[in-house]
Amino acid sequence: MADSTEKTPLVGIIMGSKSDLPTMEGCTAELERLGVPYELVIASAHRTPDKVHEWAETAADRGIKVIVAAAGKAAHLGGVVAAFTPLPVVGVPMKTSDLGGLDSLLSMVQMPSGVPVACVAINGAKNAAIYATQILGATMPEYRAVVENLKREMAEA
Ligand code: RP5
Repeated sequence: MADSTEKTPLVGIIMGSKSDLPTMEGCTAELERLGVPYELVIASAHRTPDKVHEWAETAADRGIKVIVAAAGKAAHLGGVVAAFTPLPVVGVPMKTSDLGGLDSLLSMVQMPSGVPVACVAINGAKNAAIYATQILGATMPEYRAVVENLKREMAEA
């Protein structure tokens, strides 16, 4: 699979806190394994809203094709990012100490009509990476081949 570090990022990963990073390393590890170039930023919809705004609004012009947004609790980060970009946004609801991540899941998945955020399982960082690769594969044959290969690997295993 291709080297993911030397190319223009195609997947933009944003997370609300550095406390999300250990979980989201499941996403970066899978993207690296699949050879998908990515960029990563920590920015919060409520603590650093200007940073989120600037990052989301310029993502498409930087060459990003799909965004993965991870957040916990009142997890509005994916929705805020989706408000500022035409790119597809995949949300990863973080498991939380008080409500187990159901809070994050419902905050992400219940977007009002017109501003969708796709959503993987609670702490579904690896699946977010695969889903982002599948979105790339819809228009980029090299990434479709990566997903086809992944499915073959799983069937053989
Ligand atoms: C959210 O609040 C973050 O995405 C994180 O999941 C949660 C807790 O953040 P910290 O208080 O650990 O920074 O904004």
